[in-house]
Amino acid sequence: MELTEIYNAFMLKGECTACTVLKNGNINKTFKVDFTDGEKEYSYILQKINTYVFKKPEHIMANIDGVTEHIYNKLPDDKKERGVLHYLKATDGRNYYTDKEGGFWRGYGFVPNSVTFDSFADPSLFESAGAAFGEFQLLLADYDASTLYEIIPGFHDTKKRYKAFFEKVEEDPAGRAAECKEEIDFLREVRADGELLVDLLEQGELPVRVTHNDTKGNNILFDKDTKETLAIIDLDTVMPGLVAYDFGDAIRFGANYSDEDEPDISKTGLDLIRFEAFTKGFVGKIKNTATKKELETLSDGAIVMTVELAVRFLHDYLDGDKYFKLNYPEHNIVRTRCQIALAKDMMKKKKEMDAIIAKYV
Ligand code: GN1
Ligand code: MG
Repeated sequence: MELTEIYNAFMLKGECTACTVLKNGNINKTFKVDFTDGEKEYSYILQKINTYVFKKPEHIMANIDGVTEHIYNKLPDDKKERGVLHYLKATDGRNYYTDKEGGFWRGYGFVPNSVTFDSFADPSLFESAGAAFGEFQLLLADYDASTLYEIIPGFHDTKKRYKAFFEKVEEDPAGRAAECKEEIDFLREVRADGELLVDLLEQGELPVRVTHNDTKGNNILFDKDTKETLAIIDLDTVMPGLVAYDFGDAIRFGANYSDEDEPDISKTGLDLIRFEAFTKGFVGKIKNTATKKELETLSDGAIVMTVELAVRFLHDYLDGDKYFKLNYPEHNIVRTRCQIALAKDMMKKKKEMDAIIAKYV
């Protein structure tokens, strides 16, 4: 792909001095490009949206426009530049560009001196992450959810996901179901746990809020030097959802001893020290606005999100790997096994999780 067309479309100034592929997303293709006009340096992030996953990318960009403006308006003046992403406008004034081959592109200014983390060995860093995601919910608490497109319908609807999963098991298009019997059996056994939050939602026990829905720790920008949190990124899935989804997914990703795709599952498990750190930050922000039931179901969120990801990774494996980017052929089954190992450990530690949450409520 020739990026010059994209540079021109977004009117990037000067001359490109470097282009790096960023590898920490499983869906879109992301590039960091550095430019200079001889005196000043500028860096931008350019992303090619995966339109197999995002069928209507212009809807994402409409959501992002609304959400980033809402946040921008609330930030104090000294935080406006680095506290939210500033999307680039293309020559036609839109915040995206469709290339000659039909590829869908967007870009934003790289936030100066910012960094993301893929793991959180330092609990105080993870506590800040919790506060940042909690704060994000508060910033969007008064956002009119009816104006948001539901980008991926039923994104965390685990009942729908389970149903589609078992249909895929029956269909078995890649002929892989037999080799995954153990994993399929486990996911069948814990189905009620995986569907718990959707049940409560249907029973009217939990309120719908505007949530991020993809709260991996690497979706937070930190200042490279001070390590203070700057902005929440990857707003593709900002949609109506449950508080427990955001809490749970962040725990799933950041409080695991291992990476989410660790092949050696003896390394995988829930680190209660990191769990506590995140809980302190997150609950500290939301405890006055959250309902009792929301707070009581945060730990369920961790289990639900982990089971959901196991279901999604295995679904994709059975489907012949169409959805998630792979680094090697067995990647999706390795991810599945790791999420199952984590879910099992979380189930064992459920009481401890609840006791920790109770401390900060
Ligand atoms: C995908 O691309 P990334 O890393 O932001 C996925 C999330 C999963 C995650 C698992 C739109 O997110 O739902 O939790 O991979 N995003 C989408 O790593 O499906
Ligand atoms: Mg994402």
